[in-house]
Amino acid sequence: QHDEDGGPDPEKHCGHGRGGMGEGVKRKEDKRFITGRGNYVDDIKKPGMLHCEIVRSPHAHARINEIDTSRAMEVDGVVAVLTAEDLAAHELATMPTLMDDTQDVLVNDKVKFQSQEVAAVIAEDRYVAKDGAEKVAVDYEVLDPVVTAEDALEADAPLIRDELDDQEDNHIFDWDVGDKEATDKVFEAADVTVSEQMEYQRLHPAPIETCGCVTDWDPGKDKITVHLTSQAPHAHRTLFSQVSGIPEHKVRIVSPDIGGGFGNKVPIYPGYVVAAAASVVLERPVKWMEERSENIQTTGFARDYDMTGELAATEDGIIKGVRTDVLANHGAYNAVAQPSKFPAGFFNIFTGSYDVEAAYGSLTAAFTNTAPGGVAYRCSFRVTEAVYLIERMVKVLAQELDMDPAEIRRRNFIQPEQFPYESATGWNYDSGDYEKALDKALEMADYDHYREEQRRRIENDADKLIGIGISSFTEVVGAGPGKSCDIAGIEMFDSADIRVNPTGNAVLRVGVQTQGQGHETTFAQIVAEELGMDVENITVEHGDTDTDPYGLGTYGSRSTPVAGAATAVAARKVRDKAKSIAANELEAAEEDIEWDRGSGEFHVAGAPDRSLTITEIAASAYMNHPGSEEPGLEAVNYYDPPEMTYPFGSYIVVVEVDRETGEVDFERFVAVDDCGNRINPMVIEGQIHGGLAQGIGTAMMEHVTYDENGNCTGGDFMNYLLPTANEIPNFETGYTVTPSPHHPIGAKGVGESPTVGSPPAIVNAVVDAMAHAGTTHVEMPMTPDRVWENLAEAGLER
Ligand code: MCN
Ligand code: CUN
Repeated sequence: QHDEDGGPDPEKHCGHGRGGMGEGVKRKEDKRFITGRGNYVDDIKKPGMLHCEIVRSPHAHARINEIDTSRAMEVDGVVAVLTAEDLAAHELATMPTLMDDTQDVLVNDKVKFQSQEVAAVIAEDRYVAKDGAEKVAVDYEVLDPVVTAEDALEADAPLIRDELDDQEDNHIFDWDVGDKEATDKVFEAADVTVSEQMEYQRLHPAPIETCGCVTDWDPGKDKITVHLTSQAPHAHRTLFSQVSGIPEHKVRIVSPDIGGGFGNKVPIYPGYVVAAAASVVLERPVKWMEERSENIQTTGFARDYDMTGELAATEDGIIKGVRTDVLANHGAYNAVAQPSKFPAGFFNIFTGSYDVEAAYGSLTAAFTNTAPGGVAYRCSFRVTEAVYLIERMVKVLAQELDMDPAEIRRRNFIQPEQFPYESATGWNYDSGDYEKALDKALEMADYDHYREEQRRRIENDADKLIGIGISSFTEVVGAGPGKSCDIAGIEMFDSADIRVNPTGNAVLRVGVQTQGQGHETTFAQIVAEELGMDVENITVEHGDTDTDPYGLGTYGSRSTPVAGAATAVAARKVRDKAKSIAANELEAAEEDIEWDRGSGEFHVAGAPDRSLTITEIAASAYMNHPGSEEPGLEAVNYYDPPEMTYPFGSYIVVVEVDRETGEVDFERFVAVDDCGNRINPMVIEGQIHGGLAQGIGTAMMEHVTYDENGNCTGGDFMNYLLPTANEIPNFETGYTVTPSPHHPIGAKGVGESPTVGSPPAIVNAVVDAMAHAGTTHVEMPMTPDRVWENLAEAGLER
């Protein structure tokens, strides 16, 4: 799949001034965003459009005896009130989750988490719908809830899923990976073993734009158009069709501008199904748009893993084995959004960047009376949890052995010549140079200086302690291959369709969908690079299933690894056709036509003055096409990647911990990333900044909390704290380039790396500040009171 000239090399070619690979082209989409011309789902208004408001349960676990909708129907402007019974008449009372569980669209019998959907009011405007919703009377019989996975697995725990015949308790599944026996042996024989328990708390992606849709059934065409906050429009079309029974060619999903997804917009939610059903029944467009608290309390959460980590090592810090055991809270339904064949996502990449002999992991998942979800939030399918586990454990081991955490990493890294590398849990890493990235980060951070300063502060019994944290993470992104990765049975390939117009500009359509990542710019850059066109002359379209080629969508940082590859391959097909047209025009044999990446021109070998530009060739393709060719200049590619890509990086965080208040200040925040060949350094920088901010949110403040009654006490922005510009330090970014050997342009994904890589670096830094007093772990989120408690436990408080 490699190009004859080895593909683009941003270091060498640097975009050729046409906006190709490696140029920091300004984002084309920003013109409309910064001038208020974006078009989000909630901006869509259709004639005769109705509004949907959902009635939600105040209880976490309750049987519904009766729903009285009569008073709601009396409200002026209320058009319909829907309950499970009404949906059942259309066989829409339940819907499948992405993990093959069955979720109530509206509660049929028993509420299983607080704020679950109980009824829907459809009205002429949103305020009337809200008034109507307040008048729906529901008679609940409150039941005992279970909130934590640990409690849910107790023998006497109330049974949550009593509607399922084969479900006798709250246990969902057990899963394990690796060689248990070999790992146990390594542990028995080891000089040193360490273990630590750590929680990756429940988080929410909390995109600025909440989830919603505008559904529009056209009885004249028997066709439904759904404007949807969707990260995966085609997959959603297939699922919509399967759930509703409307044939797929009569379903059009349009994902317009999306105000952030971060994984939250991968699943299908009951509100979508209700709005679609209402539109079909009432034959009018229906809008449903969540409020903030509905979004946080009911849509796909992330993490909620209780993990035990263990390492076995030699006295000089060579890691021999990794062991982990996890208790996973999946909420009331198994609605995890990840490839079907991976019950714990890609958590089993928990050996990280290290060459270890043996590894074993086990996991138990449980139902609880909390919102369903799992995986969403900039995580590459639970690599966040895996990276947190291994990077925290390496720090624990370094402390045990009194070794420098940079040195211990260096001793264990998979070496550049070991790639492609097969890990103890079966992953096939494509390429990496971990030490190079770490060295660069250490140098940028002035590591030795801060170690010295740390010592000095301890000696002087200073009020503020210094802590230095490192994380040398490996990510895995770019699912497929289709044979091992699918979403609800659909293989995870992706696609690109390039059409060059007679006047030499082009439209690229892709199967992935931007939510802010800048695809309208970066995907045009790939075409610019591969066809010698100017980036300004390429329009990128996506998000409309009626016109775009089928794709699996944007999540798991897969757009560049998969659709980016499809784009490059499609562009090269166009180039091949362009060559044959050029041969005809220039009256030369096709083998004698060369394409020059630098000038972007096609010329006869040995005669550079006999050349044509892509614009000239496009004109020929339509106006003067050779008899031997089909007219036109276009190509399609459906790309099934041979492997995933493995971006990596080293982050170094220096913190100052206030012994009096427990407050943590970031002194330095250095992030060195390697995502292979870089398409747009400015976009990458933006991705890194945003993801590091979310990593800080994770480590310092974000947490979806519940009380013992299952009340969500972290379900709004007063209680679910997001970092703002005030909490974000100055990030210092750097990079190395280790191309992916199997990707057509050598690129790896990058969108999730900073959120995956940074939380352990931050926690390691805070722990490091107290390590001299024996602290080995501080739980996230590291709020000042929690840090102060840890200081007090270590006798360091002031
Ligand atoms: N890029 C590049 N060179 C590379 C790799 C990537 O220039 N070698 C560019 C890409 O062209 C793209 C951007 O960086 O414009 C991110 O690319 P990629 O890593 O392929 O990730 P995706 O486009 O598939 O985005 C998904 C990823 C995920 S899974 C989450 S979650 C997340 C993230 O992106 N959600 C985001 N970043 C986000 N950024 C914004 N603004 N909004 C979200 O919802
Ligand atoms: Cu895991 S969140 Mo992103 O894959 O959409």
